[in-house]
Amino acid sequence: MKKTILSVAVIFALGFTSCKNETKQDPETTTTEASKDIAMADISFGVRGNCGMCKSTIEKAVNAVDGVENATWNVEKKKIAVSFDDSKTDEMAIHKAIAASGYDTEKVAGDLEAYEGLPGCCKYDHDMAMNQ
Ligand SMILES: [Cu+2]
Repeated sequence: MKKTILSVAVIFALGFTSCKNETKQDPETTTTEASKDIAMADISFGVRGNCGMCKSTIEKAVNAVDGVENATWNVEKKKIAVSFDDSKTDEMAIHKAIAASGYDTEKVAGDLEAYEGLPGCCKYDHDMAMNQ
């Protein structure tokens, strides 16, 4: 009985000291950083497409996602660079928005109906290498 009481006391003491250590770690710097620049994330990944019209369709789809600040698709590299506020959206939401507009990304295949509705010159090859 005495032993259990002792070990419980030890666990409490350990837990208490570790909590203390956590709160000690510069609470001011973390809070000010978080409120200053609103957690912007920069990502890039492959997206298939052919031409300037594809570029505007893809970029328009990405810019329509709430939280996206900037999107630039590179026609030669078949690659998009996106800056977004990651408290408002995430990478998968961006992949899905592009796929919904008919374009393949590295993670999500383009919606076939939307693909069929693309102008002839934009009907890209589904085997095209992306993120070159
Ligand atoms: Cu096109």
